[in-house]
Amino acid sequence: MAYVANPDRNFLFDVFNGVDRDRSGLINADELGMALSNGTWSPFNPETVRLMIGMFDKQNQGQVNFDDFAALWKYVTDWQNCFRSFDRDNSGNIDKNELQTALTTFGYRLSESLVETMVRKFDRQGNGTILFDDFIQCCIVLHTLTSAFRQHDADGDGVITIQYEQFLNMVMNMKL
Ligand SMILES: [Ca+2]
Ligand SMILES: [Ca+2]
Repeated sequence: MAYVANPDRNFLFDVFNGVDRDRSGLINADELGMALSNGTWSPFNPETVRLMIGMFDKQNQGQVNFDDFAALWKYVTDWQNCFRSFDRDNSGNIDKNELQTALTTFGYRLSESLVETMVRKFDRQGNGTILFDDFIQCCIVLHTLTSAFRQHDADGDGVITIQYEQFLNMVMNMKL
């Protein structure tokens, strides 16, 4: 059996231990939230933290172990690079034009007015722009809603017909 050494593992282990404030060997939402930065002094969006823990928490205990954390860390780093590349004016936030470009690049075809609605929904600062943590939340929510829609859109024409209870089932089963 080949052992593939990951040169970043020691570094990540140090990061993990720093984030794991109570030394429980697991990182909970509070610990993760304190460790992450959205580029301002305001606390990291707790909804984004909760969504990410939910995605990487393999044991379903509301916390992540070291291996989960390594995957989560890569996820956050990838989003950081993505955020920076779409923040064209280097303002540290994403405005509606930058969001439209980002979502188009991800393969979504959304009207300008819907993108404006999304900026209003995920703009926690109330200044018409989206910070890094809100950008992740926005993209996860859009992805989850789109996947749920597509499950019903068998012919892919962008139109679905669903019954009331099917709709409720769809919404209630969403991991949001
Ligand atoms: Ca802990
Ligand atoms: Ca910007």
